Amino acid sequence: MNAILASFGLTSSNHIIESIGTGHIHQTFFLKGDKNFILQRVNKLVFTKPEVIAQNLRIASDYLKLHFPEYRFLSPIKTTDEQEMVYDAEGFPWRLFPYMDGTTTLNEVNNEAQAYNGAKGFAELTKNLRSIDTSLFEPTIEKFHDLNWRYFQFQMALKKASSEAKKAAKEAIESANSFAYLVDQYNMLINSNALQIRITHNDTKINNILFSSATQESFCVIDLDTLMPGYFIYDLGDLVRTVVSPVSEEEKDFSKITFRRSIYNALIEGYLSEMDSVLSEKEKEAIPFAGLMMTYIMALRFLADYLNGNVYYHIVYPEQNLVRAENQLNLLTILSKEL
Ligand code: GN1
Ligand code: MG
Repeated sequence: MNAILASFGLTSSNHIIESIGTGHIHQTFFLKGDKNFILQRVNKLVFTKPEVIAQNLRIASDYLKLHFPEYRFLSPIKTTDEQEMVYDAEGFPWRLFPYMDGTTTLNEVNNEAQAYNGAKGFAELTKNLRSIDTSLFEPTIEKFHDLNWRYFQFQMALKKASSEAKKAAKEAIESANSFAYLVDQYNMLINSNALQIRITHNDTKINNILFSSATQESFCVIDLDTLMPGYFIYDLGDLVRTVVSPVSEEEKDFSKITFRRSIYNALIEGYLSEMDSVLSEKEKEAIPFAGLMMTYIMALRFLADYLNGNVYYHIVYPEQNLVRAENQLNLLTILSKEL
């Protein structure tokens, strides 16, 4: 840690280092001192090409600085030798971010204003990047939100899973299979060319945006590792998945999962407050599908990881990925009736 901090011109004696446990992929630390920072060890097993993250961010940042100089875009702080990341002895890249004082994050949404402001914040990013050449960006993870691919991976996980894991996940597997029609709907939608390729955030869960403590409005989006070409339904859908229910994907008491219509409406309104003039009529027709598709993809990914022996997402108890999958399947069942 000392060597990593030194690369950024910092010393550990000047900071209290606290681990932040909410992310499922990287290791994240809060550095508390005269000036606060966020330090992160990038998961190189998930992001096998970390330099692509840095490259995408540089392209976006340069474009935004030129065309939207007022827009707040969180770029990493460079090392003392002008590098975006520094590699540790095991080959893991580390990067440093400024800590934004006067901001807060939410794990669960409590009111319409939060839903509206959160969706508006993510929409603003895609809106500002609407005219950028998307071919300049490379995927940081291939086929990340390709529902076909994720369904295929789930099938593969099922084939290889232990009979014990399959038994524990029996109901979840049945439920996941019952929603396979969404894969066909996804294929039809993509093949119809109704959706334009845009630069999307691809991890728009509600705790990936900072809200201003003073105004409650969105301050800036964070966790930009998956900023890459995608469809707007990926971002809108991940918002629906994490905003409409009063409880998060970690909730074990599934009776607490509900669909809050007024929150959903506020979310769509907030998203369209930026994206209304950007989206085509055909794209707007796909709005209800967004929440279904993204909730399903998360259920499949969590379930596949459980069946694979929990090799991808960070867990703190053995059944956690199964709980997450069941949670998302419960939400999906509700969404499929409401949307
Ligand atoms: C992961 O690392 P984190 O928590 O921001 C995952 C997202 C999932 C999310 C589910 C690279 O995001 O795709 O939506 O967990 N990121 C990656 O909570 O797989
Ligand atoms: Mg992330």
